[in-house]
Amino acid sequence: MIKPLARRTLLAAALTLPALGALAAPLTLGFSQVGAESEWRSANTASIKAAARDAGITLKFADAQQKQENQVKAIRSYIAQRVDVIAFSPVVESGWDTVLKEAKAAGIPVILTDRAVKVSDPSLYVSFIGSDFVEEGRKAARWLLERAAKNPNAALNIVELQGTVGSAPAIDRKKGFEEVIKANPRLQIIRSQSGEFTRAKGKEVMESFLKQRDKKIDVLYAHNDDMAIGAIQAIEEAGLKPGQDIVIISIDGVRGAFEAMKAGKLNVTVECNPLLGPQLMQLARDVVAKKPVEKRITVNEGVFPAEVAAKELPNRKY
Ligand code: GYE
Repeated sequence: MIKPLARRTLLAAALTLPALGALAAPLTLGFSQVGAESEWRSANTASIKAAARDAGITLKFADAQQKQENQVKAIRSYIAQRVDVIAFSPVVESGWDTVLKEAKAAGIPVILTDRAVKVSDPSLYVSFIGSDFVEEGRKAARWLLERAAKNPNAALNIVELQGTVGSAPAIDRKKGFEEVIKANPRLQIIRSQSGEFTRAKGKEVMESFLKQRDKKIDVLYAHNDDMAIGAIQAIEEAGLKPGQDIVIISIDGVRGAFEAMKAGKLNVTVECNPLLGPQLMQLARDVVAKKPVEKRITVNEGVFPAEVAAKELPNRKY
């Protein structure tokens, strides 16, 4: 015979179970990724997929191949499928008002990850989680200023490989870098062009920089490691020593950069953490549960010069 207390417990369990079942209905997240342009991006995608799996979140994932029109299509299809929440990493900053208004009208919250947008109405997204790209540009320049201070009379000609035209990291990394190098008028950016965040384009643009022989190139500032790695190849093919004849600074801190630093071909990388998956899943849950969330969530990151590369490489997670 069941004791009254136990019977009450059983009854309570029977009553709460269906309710719990309803609460635990898996949440569906529609995610539109920029593409697969870099090591950073592959690590970011892997982090998002693994975190969704771990959190029991149903992930609908689309790769936009660096094209805004593909992202707009993906977001529209997530709206049509009535997902619980949409997240995306916007390839460029502008041109999102219309589709974000459609999401808002459908009552589907939108989270930005990694890159920012410029919109007329900030309520078109609930939160933005990602790095401070202006600060990354400043960190890159501060490293160069310090190095330049050791040889105060030398003028340094800098070439810049920018990221995707119109993207938040390209705009902000340029801005932060320029802001800081102004302090030393002997540091001048003599050429600046987009290498689209890819190795192939980074190599191609660096080749064209090297062919213009009017000015000696002392420093390369690349907005990401992949473009720096492509450029290293171009520099070697031109018979020069990357890391020595040309000082190379880049951003992301991916494994490939640490390997290049160990080999003495890259001088420094500024960290940009792509492992945003776990935080994104928590945010998605909070947003769907209508909990208050921060409008801007940033990530803490370091600077790694070549001298620490060998020691740090085994600790790197991407
Ligand atoms: O630095 C680059 C990638 O948006 C922070 O995009 C990201 C950038 C990253 O392609 O490698």
